[in-house]
Amino acid sequence: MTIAIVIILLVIATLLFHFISPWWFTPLASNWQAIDDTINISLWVVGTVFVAVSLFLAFVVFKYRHNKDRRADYQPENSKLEGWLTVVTTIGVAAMLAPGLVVWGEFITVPKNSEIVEVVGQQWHWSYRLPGKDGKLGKTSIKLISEDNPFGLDVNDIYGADDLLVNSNVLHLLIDQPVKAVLRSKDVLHNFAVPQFRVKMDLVPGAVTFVWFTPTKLGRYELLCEELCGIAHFTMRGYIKVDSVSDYQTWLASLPTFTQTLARDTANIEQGKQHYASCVSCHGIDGQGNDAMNAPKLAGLSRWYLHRQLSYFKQKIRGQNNADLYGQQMAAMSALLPDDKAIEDVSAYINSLQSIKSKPVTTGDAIKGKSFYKNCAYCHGEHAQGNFAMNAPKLAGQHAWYLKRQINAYQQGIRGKHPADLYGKQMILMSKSLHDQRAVNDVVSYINSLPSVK
Ligand code: HEC
Ligand code: HEC
Ligand SMILES: [Cu+2]
Repeated sequence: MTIAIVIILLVIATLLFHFISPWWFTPLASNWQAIDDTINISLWVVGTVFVAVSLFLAFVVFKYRHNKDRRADYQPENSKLEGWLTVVTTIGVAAMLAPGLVVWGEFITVPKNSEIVEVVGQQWHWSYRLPGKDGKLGKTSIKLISEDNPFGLDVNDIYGADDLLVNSNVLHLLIDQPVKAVLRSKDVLHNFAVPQFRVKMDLVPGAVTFVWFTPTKLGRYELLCEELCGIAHFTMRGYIKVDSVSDYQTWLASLPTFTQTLARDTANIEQGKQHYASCVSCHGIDGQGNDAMNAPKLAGLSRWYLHRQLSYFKQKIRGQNNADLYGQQMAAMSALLPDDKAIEDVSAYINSLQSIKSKPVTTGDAIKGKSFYKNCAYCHGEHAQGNFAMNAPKLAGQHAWYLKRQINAYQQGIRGKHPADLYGKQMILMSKSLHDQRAVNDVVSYINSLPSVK
């Protein structure tokens, strides 16, 4: 009796939860009403069956409850019952699957008048590319990715020259214009999903996948990476702004072509040198670093890495932890660089300095360190030369005491914890593969023994 009542209450609670709860789809902002319809049909089919079966169960539990004077009867076959159960189940399953097939047919049929936009995923951000005037995207290869060519475009492919590059996580789309988003990953699996557009698709390294939709409402929508495999995909956010014609044209006009990005180096090394004057007291005239001032070597570091660290210091992303004494010092110094242009200039100047090899240390076992370093080489490169595509800086040539301090800072979460620190979290995880201080010393000795090639 009690169980029958519990089952009935469960059915009532489930229905109430479904109809009263505020959690439902975000308002639709694309042409994909069909996806909502399919989900609704599935819910109705499954919901009806759930209610019917549960109530039947409650009825049976009640009707055939224990009674001293009754005995259970065993009936192995009932072809009549099985017959109509099969028919009803078949209709139910078909009702759930058939609409899905129809929608899938639409899903893979891209309208002829679609515009193409490429969406590039990478741990952990998005960038985009439009085909330019010729309407064709140029060829790309992961192997061609470099600091100057982050999309890995083939310079010999004529279709690539006028491609428009969006080096930001915000993509603009024109309202009521169907788009075919071709999806490419630079590293691991990712997933392109805008809840308001309903459609989503995986990005698979080595393949180009696609998804199409027509945005139907002006606004700014969050682009999520809904990939589960791997780490921290939830931090990978972008935005899609659906524009009116004039806003969209303004945005298009602001985009550089691939050729322009290759030619464009606006850094002013002379200005950078002047900015660097205030850094000399700690980092040294040649950017060689100074252990008495706890200041690392800067010469030899790439521009993109210098740029990112200086921006992090300035935006209070690095050097804010109370235990980060040295980072705090540097964060204060970053105020000497008034704006992004100054950061760009000083980074270019520092990068032009000749890297002088720092003193080797012998505190650890470089041979053991070499085996620890295997994990690190995946990102930092076999010769610790750094790798732009992995966002990993050069380590070779850096002072051992500084490397140790950074590894420890990551291990203790003093560096890399800030939510806006895109790459610090990886290093926190990686630094924990070194289980004790001995291992840290060993790997640093190994890095320290490597020649510092520029
Ligand atoms: C008061 C001394 C001092 C001055 C002046 C100073 N720095 Fe620093 N800088 C440091 C210290 C200390 C660190 C190490 C922070 C840490 O351990 O996290 C550092 C770190 C850095 C880093 C990070 C390097 C890496 O490998 O991650 C960069 C880049 C940098 N400084 C650039 C500059 C520039 C450019 C200037 C001049 C505008 C400057 N610093 C002025 C003390 C200073
Ligand atoms: C998954 C890629 C990855 C792996 C593997 C990795 N790192 Fe890193 N490492 C990074 C990135 C990215 C940064 C830069 C973080 C930033 O920009 O703030 C970094 C930064 C560092 C720094 C700070 C350098 C500086 O100039 O401040 C050190 C030291 C370091 N890594 C050492 C190691 C060691 C040792 C290992 C192996 C145990 C390792 N890393 C493995 C990606 C990686
Ligand atoms: Cu992702």
